[in-house]
Amino acid sequence: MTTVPAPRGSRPQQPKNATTGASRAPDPRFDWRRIAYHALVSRALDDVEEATNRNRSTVPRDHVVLYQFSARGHDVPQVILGSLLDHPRDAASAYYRSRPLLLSLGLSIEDALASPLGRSGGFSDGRDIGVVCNLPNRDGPIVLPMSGDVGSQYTPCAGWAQAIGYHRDVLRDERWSGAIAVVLGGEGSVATNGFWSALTIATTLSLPMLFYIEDNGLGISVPGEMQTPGGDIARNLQSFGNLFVRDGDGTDPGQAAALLAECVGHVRAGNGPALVRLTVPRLCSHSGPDNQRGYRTDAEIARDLERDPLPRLRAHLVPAVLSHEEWAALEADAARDVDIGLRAARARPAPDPSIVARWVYADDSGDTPEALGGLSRAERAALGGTETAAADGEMIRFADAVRRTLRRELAVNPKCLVFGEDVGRKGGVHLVTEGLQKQFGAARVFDTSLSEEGIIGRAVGMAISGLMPVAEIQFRKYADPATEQLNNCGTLRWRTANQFAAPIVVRMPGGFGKDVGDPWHSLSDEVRFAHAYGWQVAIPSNAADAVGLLRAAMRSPNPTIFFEHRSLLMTSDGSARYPGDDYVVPFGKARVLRDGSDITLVTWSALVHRCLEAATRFGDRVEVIDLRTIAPWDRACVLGSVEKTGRCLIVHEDALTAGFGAEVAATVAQHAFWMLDAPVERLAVDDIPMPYHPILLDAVLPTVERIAERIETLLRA
Ligand SMILES: Cc1ncc(C[n+]2csc(CCOP(=O)(O)OP(=O)(O)O)c2C)c(N)n1
Repeated sequence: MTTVPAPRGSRPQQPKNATTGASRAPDPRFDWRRIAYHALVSRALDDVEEATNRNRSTVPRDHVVLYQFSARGHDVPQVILGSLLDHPRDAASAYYRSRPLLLSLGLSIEDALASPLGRSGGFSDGRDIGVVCNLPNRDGPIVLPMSGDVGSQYTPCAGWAQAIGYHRDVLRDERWSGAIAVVLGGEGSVATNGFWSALTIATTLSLPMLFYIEDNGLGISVPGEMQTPGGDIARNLQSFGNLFVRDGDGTDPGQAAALLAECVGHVRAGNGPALVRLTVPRLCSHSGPDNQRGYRTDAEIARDLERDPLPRLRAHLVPAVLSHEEWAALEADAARDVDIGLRAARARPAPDPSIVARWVYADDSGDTPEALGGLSRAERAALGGTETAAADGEMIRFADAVRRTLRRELAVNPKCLVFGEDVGRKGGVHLVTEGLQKQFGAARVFDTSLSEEGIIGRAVGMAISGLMPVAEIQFRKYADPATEQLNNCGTLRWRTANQFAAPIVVRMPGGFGKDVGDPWHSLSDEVRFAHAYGWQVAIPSNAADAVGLLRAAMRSPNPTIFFEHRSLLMTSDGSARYPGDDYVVPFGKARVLRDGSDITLVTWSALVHRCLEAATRFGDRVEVIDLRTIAPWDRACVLGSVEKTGRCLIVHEDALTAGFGAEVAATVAQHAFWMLDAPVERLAVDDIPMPYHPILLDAVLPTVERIAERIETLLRA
């Protein structure tokens, strides 16, 4: 093994367990010609982009990559890794310097350039920056849709890794045997929650997952010592349970190939997860706009240039595998192909602005190809469903309704999984999933580690693999750590221009308890999910709607937040007649619970029952509408009612300021202005967190008394 100078911010390049050296002959199991070609193509792509960017003033603006990241220096070991991903069900979860890997998995040069140039097609049809990549290879290894947040790539990859076992062992699909999931990340990314969450999932469940850490010693400018003590994550993880760890020099092709083959072999053989850290130089600035000046000296930059892995690859292969002429011919091929690809990419049209709003939600009309992820249209159609509630169903409680629906869907849909903290053995802290693990087994109904990011990220990876995950977040407030994964899940279809989708269902109890509240277990804040792109939000007020909406969610091509109000779970308020095993309630259809002539009350969830009680004091003057879903929401129903009554009061539990009531009020004010006899009003919690003591709780919540008072005032207006 050669000794190479260490860049600032990284440890010496003599890893303890690097077992091979540059002097070893090229391993004949590798297709070195292909590896060299992809490395050369990658380098030529970086050359083109960087040169164009340097000459911004002289090249046409639409030839410039507006946000450029280079893989220069990371390229050689990445294409070696890519050459080991040869199973049709392998998946890679990529990073913004992962283009070399994508090339080795089949990304065309034209797409590789069209995406950063913002042209139509490619990763996102011009919607996302060109390094935020994906590859929906239907017959080969796929690249999971990347997100821009560092660390967010890890837990969806763990989801894919867990799904491999599910497809193989539960669904008995042998095509998944021997598949693995590989995640790529820099040494900066090992400090993120996502890294640790995925590491916990992969090691506790012994998943077929490889963590590939490309350590270039720098985040943007922050040295690796700030990300993990001593700057070497592999050394620090040596004693981590159930993790095979390797550490080496990524600029040495012989060593990189040996270590990567060893790790991939370990994971593919079913021996559990592995982590390999390879040191690489960053032969470029962090990104186009970064000039490195504040944090890197010329000497350091020059030292890194000496560690360029491309000349080392050449030295490794010529003359052992390729003659000088053959290497030169490969260089010429790469240059020619990149030139052809560049012309083709530049000739592509700009993205079409008339369709920029498409695919925030699924276009289920059948006109568009199906995205990769979730149940197919045919599978969803086969599950069927009816909007007619069964007559004479017995009274059931809200919690029983959810359990019964999950049970039924688990029975009829083998791709359905239910999981979350304490969901398996205990049956959930609210006992909503009680008995399901016993009935369906721990592969389908299971406990997770205590990481909400892990729960949602894993669900996303599973959904992309074609499963129907139903994840539970123990309480609404504890969705906070999963915010990044939730937001990225919601935008996934749009930002991949309908190439990928992750229709998951996220159940979360929240809101005030029967006689008790607090800032942690009683948050509702449902408006956040209405504001998040791409999500459907169901917030039912009773057991029958819970059955219908949960089933609709589990057969939907879009992700859904399913809100279970704590005060409804076990009470008579939340109880209703069981509407049947196939009952579905379509999203965006409100229910008029009570007709009235002089005022419309718009409400949802637990406050529906308080509104109904208050309404009875005014004879037949108050119309009560239960929205049932707030994304989408039934504008037509509300506007039609207000046109009739001339007054509107919106009542909700979430904070007043920018609560969902503000959206309803603005819509009514705009579209029913000329019909109004009084100002549109809202009654909600006055921007105060939920308090604990019942007296305080009563002081903040809209009570029946307060609702009635407000109705009274409005009726007098
Ligand atoms: C959650 C999040 N925080 C911050 C950033 C901004 N950011 C982008 S890349 C980066 C450094 C990542 O370093 P590393 O993982 O070592 O990768 P490298 O760029 O060195 O390849 C930062 C801070 C981000 N994209 N996402």
